[in-house]
Amino acid sequence: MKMIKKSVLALLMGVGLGLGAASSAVAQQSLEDVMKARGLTQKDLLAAAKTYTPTGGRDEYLAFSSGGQSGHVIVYGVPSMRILKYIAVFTPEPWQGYGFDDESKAVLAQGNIDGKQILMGDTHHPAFSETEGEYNGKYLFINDKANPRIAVIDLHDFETKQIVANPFFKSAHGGAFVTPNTEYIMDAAQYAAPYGDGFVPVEEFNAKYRGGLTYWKFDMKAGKIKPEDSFTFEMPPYSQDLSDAGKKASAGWGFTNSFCSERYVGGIERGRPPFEAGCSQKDTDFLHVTNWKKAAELVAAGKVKKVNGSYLITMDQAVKEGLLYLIPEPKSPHGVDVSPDGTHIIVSGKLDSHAWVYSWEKIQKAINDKKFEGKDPYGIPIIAMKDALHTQVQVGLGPLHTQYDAKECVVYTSIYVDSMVTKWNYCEGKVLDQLHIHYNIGHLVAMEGDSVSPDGKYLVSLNKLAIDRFNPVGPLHPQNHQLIDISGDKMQLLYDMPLPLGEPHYVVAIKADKLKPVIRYKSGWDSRADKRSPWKTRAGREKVVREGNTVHVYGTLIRSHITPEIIEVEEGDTVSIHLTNLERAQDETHGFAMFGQNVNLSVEPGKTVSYTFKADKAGVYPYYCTEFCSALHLEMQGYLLVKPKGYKATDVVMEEGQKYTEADYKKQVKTNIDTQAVIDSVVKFITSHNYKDFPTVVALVEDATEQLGFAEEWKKKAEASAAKGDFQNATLQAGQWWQYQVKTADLGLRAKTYLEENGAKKVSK
Ligand code: K7E
Ligand code: CUA
Repeated sequence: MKMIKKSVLALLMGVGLGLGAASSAVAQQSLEDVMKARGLTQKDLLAAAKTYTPTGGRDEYLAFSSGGQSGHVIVYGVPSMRILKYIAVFTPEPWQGYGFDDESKAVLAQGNIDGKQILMGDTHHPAFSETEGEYNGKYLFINDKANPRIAVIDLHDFETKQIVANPFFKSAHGGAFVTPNTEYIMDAAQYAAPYGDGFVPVEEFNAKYRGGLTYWKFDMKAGKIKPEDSFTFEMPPYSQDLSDAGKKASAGWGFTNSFCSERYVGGIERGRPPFEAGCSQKDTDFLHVTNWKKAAELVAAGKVKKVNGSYLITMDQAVKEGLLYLIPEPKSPHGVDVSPDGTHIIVSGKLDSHAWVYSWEKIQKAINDKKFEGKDPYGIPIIAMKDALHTQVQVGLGPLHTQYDAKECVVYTSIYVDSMVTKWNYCEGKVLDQLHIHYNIGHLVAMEGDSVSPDGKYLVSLNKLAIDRFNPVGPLHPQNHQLIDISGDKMQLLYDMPLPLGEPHYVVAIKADKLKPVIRYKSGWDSRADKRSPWKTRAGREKVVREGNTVHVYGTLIRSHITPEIIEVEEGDTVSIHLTNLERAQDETHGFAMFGQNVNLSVEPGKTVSYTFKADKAGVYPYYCTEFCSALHLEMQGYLLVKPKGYKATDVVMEEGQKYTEADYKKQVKTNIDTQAVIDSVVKFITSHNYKDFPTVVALVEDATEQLGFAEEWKKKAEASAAKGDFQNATLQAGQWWQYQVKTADLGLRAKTYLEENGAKKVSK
């Protein structure tokens, strides 16, 4: 304790020293010296200058990447490629307390499959909510391919709020893709399976296994998917793959491609050739075209039946009502992308070197004229390729996904086998540029690339392999996201970023200034349900309430203590700890971990979270704050005492570890007076500058003023104890008074430094 006091004071007094020496050593090096020492070319320097973001700098775009098998979403800045956050979605993540506190456990439980808890997710395609085809910065959706689910992430706090499980499918890859006003979120099945739980032999594949496409209804106001208003198209067992919603010219329609329209079922162990052989025999597969607008009208008119509580449009009904059409598309396609104006649709086949450009005008004409070349085995009309195609362009071996540029008709297609990006013009059907990148690109993303007005500027290629790119870290490699400058005629590779968390499939990038996340919650907020928590606790109202065998602890967190610091329960009790973070200050998150109870909570300013568990074994369980929140963070601790059944308290008196005298009290008071002098000098500096012009400083000053108020309260308590001659308590209370002074000084110094670094001006009083 003494040591800490001394060093903090030294820190308070000595600020501003010792920076000069380090910076002069760097200044002696010239740019040429560094280039030579590190073997950098002019081109490298140019690339560096385009991505380097000086300290305190911000990015123009934020990219939201799928986290693949981690079940998370990864957020990073473009062009700096600095990772800012992992958002826990389908998988527990202790830093965020996700899957540990009761509130987030309830969100995860929404994703249970047949009552079974699923603690993994294979996230593929994130999508932003849109208004008239523009990203509106409100919500992000992402699918889970392994267990067909969609999650809703609220971008006002970057937290997962809802998970819905598909009522029919047993996998889903073709989500999440939104309609232009986020009326619906598209989610297509991948591996055909019987609807429902029962066993169906694979011999009945054609008759009983089904693919499908769900249109999840989204309520933008409530920020929730409404499963009861959502509907699903029953589809043939064709392994539906990716989807994209029509926009502008094609608004009201959806496009979903497929592979394995051969309906081949493998079975190596039965002597059959594997899936990969039988699923790539035909020269073409099918693009599925769905009319969701008309389908929604039928649903609203009560003309669609519910199966297991969910609207299901059967293939018969879809054909009869003209809701579903097929168009041949290149072999084993992987990716369908609608142009910003909705007039063209680009599909690439992995086993074809061409990208196929369809014309919406032609498709529409064929549908209106009822001009079909035939029907598939399920009676779905097929539009002839020649009646739908605008052009085919040779783009390279293994084309996958396409992104649209801000420049008209210009697109970028990922070429898997050739490991390159092809820039081409889909209106004129000619290749413009090709850039070899690192191995095996999957998706690629341009800035605001899925909106009706893409920004272009940068492209990120999501590469599947990272061999020889980074320092080796064992057999499991990271993924490699490569940043490409697409502002000029020629693409320029700028940067490699390893991404070590699952295999990200797709990324969406939004202009950073469209996002306005909050910095604190309203006090006592249940962030997952987005309402005031019934367990909200105010300062001074902390309490422990027993209800039968359940003990509710209404606790609070503030720098640097957890209230209560001692919790006593009996063996066999159910303990429910509810913690409210009383802080209003930015970034003052407190954590909560406890020995042997499998818990970490993250309690951001204003938040209330709960943790319920059974105290099944008598013992002593220390708990503490897991965020280094202040100088006395290590002291932010407490004990859960689980007493054996029938334990009788004896008259043991608390034995003080240290006894204090009047001299100790006076010494502490002297320290406090010295500290106050430091605070006063900092206050003088701040108030003699135009600090009110700096919102960051204003917030720090508010926080500091509050801390100083607490110091005053403890000063009074200490003085009262001293007046009574109780120097034991007086010294301890004076110590607490000093703690609040240190917090005040810490904040004051941060404010002072900020003013110095940001050119604050002196004001005359
Ligand atoms: Cu190509 Cu799931 Cu969109 Cu992987 S997906 S790459
Ligand atoms: Cu709160 Cu550490």
